[in-house]
Parts: sequence; structure tokens; C-alpha cells
Amino acid sequence: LEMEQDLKRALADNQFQLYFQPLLDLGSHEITSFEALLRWHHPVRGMVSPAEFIPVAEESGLIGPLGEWVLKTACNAAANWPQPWRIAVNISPLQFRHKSLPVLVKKALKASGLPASRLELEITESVLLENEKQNLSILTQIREQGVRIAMDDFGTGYSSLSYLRAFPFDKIKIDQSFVRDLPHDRDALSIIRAITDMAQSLGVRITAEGVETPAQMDALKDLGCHEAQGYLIGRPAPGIDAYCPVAKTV
Ligand code: G
Ligand code: G
Ligand code: MN
Ligand code: NA
Repeated sequence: LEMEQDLKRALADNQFQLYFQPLLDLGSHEITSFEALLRWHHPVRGMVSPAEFIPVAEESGLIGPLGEWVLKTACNAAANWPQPWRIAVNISPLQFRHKSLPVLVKKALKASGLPASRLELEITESVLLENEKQNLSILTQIREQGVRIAMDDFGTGYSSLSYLRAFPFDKIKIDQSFVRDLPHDRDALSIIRAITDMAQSLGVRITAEGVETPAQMDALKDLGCHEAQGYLIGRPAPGIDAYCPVAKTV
């Protein structure tokens, strides 16, 4: 309850900040995009993890305004990037129940000037677990604007596979729990191979999360993953300057 009170104040008091983590194309070795990861600088407790406060924001309904702030702030940031990198934004399943998500997305794009093709939304399968029909329609309206839709934390749920038939996802992100056991664990290897085989035949791009070692990255490339994200490539950081070509001054 105390955290709920604090969260209410946090938006007005500008205590939230977006960090950005890069995603690397395993073919071209170029950065393709950054995932926006929310950070809360609590005046007393210091940095609080989203794993801790997102559930509280969801229960209290604050995820509506907070999610809207994330979407706007992420689009504004990416519109100013010196490269045509995309921005990936995490969307809570509960944001599908509040204000019209397709309208919020359209407004955030228009206000920032960011082209729709440079915005990607990350959802988890729980979005399709409840209100499947209604949420599929919301996702379709957003995708028709030209925004990409990624399925996050793939493989951790009950029926991730069946959802690949229900909606034309642009990307799936293999959960870091599978990547952690690479390159030696046979089970992790077979699971990732099964996911990549299926995704290839469906024409879906595959990102692996939580990549921490060169050996993991090599194994993922061999398995047919297109993209990697993790501490090996870069940690979440408050800006993207480290990835920009050095500006030449005369
Ligand atoms: O960096 P990490 O500790 O940032 O994130 C922890 C969890 O919080 C992850 O599951 C991540 O998807 C989630 N998360 C991070 N930022 C956001 C956000 O802006 N919105 C939502 N809904 N979840 C987020
Ligand atoms: O649920 P989602 O995939 O959006 O959450 C991403 C989470 O993974 C964030 O908490 C982020 O900080 C974390 N993360 C990103 N890269 C790595 C990594 O290489 N190793 C570990 N252990 N966590 C990572
Ligand atoms: Mn994510
Ligand atoms: Na994930």
C-alpha cells in the first residue's frame, strides 16, 4: 500500500526514467534496435526494480498512466536518435483493458514524429490468455498502423506455440532461461532448435535474450537465431551514446 502511494507521486515528481538495451543482428553485426526498460528512482529506497513495482502498478490501475508515459517517452527518445534504430516497448497485459491502446500508440507516434515502422511492442502470451478475441483485435489494429509486435519471454508459458498460429507476430524473443544453459545443455539446445525451426517456417524473426558469453552467441547463431540481446552486447543504460559513431568536430 505504501508503494502504491509512492507510485502515485512518482509520475508527477519525475522519478521514472527509461534505460535502453541494444539488440544486435547476428548476420550483419549491426545494432537494430533498443529495448526500453523502465527504472524508478525512489527518493528513499533508491532504484526499485520494475519486477517489484510493475505488479503494484498493475493492481492499482496506475499501469494505465505509467504505460502511457513509457510509450510517449520511448517514441520521443527514438525520434531523436541519429540512426534509424527501432525502439521496443514492453506493454503490460493490463494496458489492453484501459484506454484504447491503438489510439495511444497512434498519438505517441504522431506527437514524436517517429515512423510506425520504428516502433515495436513486446507483449507476453498472457495477453492472449484472457479476452483472446478482443485483444487479438486490438493487436491487429496496432499492427495495421505499421507497428511491429513481438512475443516476449517465449517458451515460459503454457501454450506459446499455439499463439503463433493465432497472430502474425513479427518477432519472438526466446526467454533468457533457455539461453542461460547454452552452449552445453542438450535440452536447451533442442528446445531452441525446435523454436527456430518453427519460426523459420512461419517467417518470424527470432531474438535470444540474456546473452552473456561469446559461446552462447555463437551457439545461437548456429541455431539460426537472427538477433541477440544481453549483457555481452550491452547492459541497459540511460542513453544510447555509446553506440553512436563519434561526432566529428572541425
Ligand atoms: O531490467 P529488468 O529488470 O528491467 O526488467 C524486469 C521486468 O520488468 C521485465 O519483465 C521487463 O519486461 C519488465 N519491464 C521493464 N520495463 C517495463 C515497462 O516499461 N513496462 C512494462 N509493462 N514492463 C516493463
Ligand atoms: O521480460 P523482459 O524480457 O522484458 O525482461 C528483460 C530483463 O532481462 C530485464 O530485467 C533486463 O535487465 C534483463 N537482462 C537483459 N540482459 C540480460 C542478461 O544478459 N542477463 C541477465 N541475467 N539479465 C538480463
Ligand atoms: Mn521485454
Ligand atoms: Na523477455
